Parts: sequence; structure tokens; C-alpha cells
Amino acid sequence: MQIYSTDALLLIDLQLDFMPGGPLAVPGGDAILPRLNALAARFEHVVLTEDWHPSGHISFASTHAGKQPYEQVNAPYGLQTLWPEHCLQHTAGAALHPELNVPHAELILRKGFRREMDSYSAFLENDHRTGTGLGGYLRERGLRRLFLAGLAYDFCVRFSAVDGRAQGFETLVIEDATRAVGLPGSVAAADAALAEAGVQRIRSESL
Ligand code: VGL
Ligand code: ZN
Repeated sequence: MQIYSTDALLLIDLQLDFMPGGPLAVPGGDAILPRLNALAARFEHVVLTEDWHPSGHISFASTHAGKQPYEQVNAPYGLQTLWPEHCLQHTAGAALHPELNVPHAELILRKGFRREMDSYSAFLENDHRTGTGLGGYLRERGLRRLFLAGLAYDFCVRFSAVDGRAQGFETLVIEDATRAVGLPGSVAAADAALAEAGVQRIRSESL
């Protein structure tokens, strides 16, 4: 598969809090970094995202009395899974992994910065209505096809890919350049959602 100047590589949430040893560790999250660096070097356009939460964020179990991580609460916009505190704005754990080597990344998009609403997707917050601006940014720059990788396959990669496709971008997930959180059923649900949305899953060697 050829890479064109109208393609963008979207690298999702490669932050320390999602790496092994972090509060919301994604198993093997750091093992994909060499592959991501090699991929990124071949793309003219790379966009990074950062999960970027204020204290007291609605997605933190600690915000809800008596709730534990991985339970759910009813939010005004629907069910919200609760997580350990992670990616607090401008803390060490919110930093990108130092071994991520993408000096030519053109945009770092932050999401999840509203206390009262989470945002798994890089395009739409969890109400599935509030835009982050990424769709407009990509369109204005003439970027039409998106390759997604990073963390976590079953949450932020999944929802970003589905919303990117829904906004009219040809969207592919490079599956061996992602890793999953792996809650019960979450990987199967992500597989099904990507298939349903028309998001192709490819392997990095086909690029
Ligand atoms: C993510 C759970 C909570 C992700 C972010 O990056 O996939 N997952 N916040
Ligand atoms: Zn988060």
C-alpha cells in the first residue's frame, strides 16, 4: 500500500499513564513504540492525541462516592465507564512516552478536558455531538485518509476510527500498532464496531 501526501497517521494517547506501571496500564503499550516510530517516519503528516483530564473528571472512579474503577455510572450523555485517575492535565503521567520519536508531528490534539464529559474519540466527545475540531482541521488541510494506531484499541482508537469514518474519511486501523485495555468483551465489541463502520483493519507489514 502506498502512502500519499493526503494521508495522515493519527497516533492515539501514547502517554505514560497508559504504559506498563501506569495507573491505567495497557498491557504491552510500550512494546509498540519502535513500530510506531518506524511507521511515523514514513508519513508526511502525523497527528498525536493526548488524553487531558482536569481533577475531579467525570471518568474517574474517585469522583463518584462508593464507586470503583471499571464500574459504570449514568452520565447525562449515557453510560460512562469509570477509570483510575489518569492523564491529569500537565502532570508527568500525561506526558507522551519519551521513546515516542515523532519530531515532525504537526498537531497534538488534547481531548477529555471538560470536567463533566469524557472524550474517547479524537473527533467527538462522549455525547457523540460535541466536536473537537479535528475533522475540520483535517479537511481544511486536505487530508483525506487516516491510519490509526496507539492506545487503547478497544477505547480511544476504536471510537476515533468510527467517528473519523462517519465524518467521511477513509479510515484504517493498523492493528499490530495498537494494544487493548481488555475489559470483558471490549475487544470483541471494538472489532464489531470497526467492521460495522467500514473501518478496515490492516497490519503494519502491508504498508
Ligand atoms: C482511554 C480509557 C480512559 C484510551 C482514555 O486512551 O483508550 N481509555 N481514557
Ligand atoms: Zn481518559
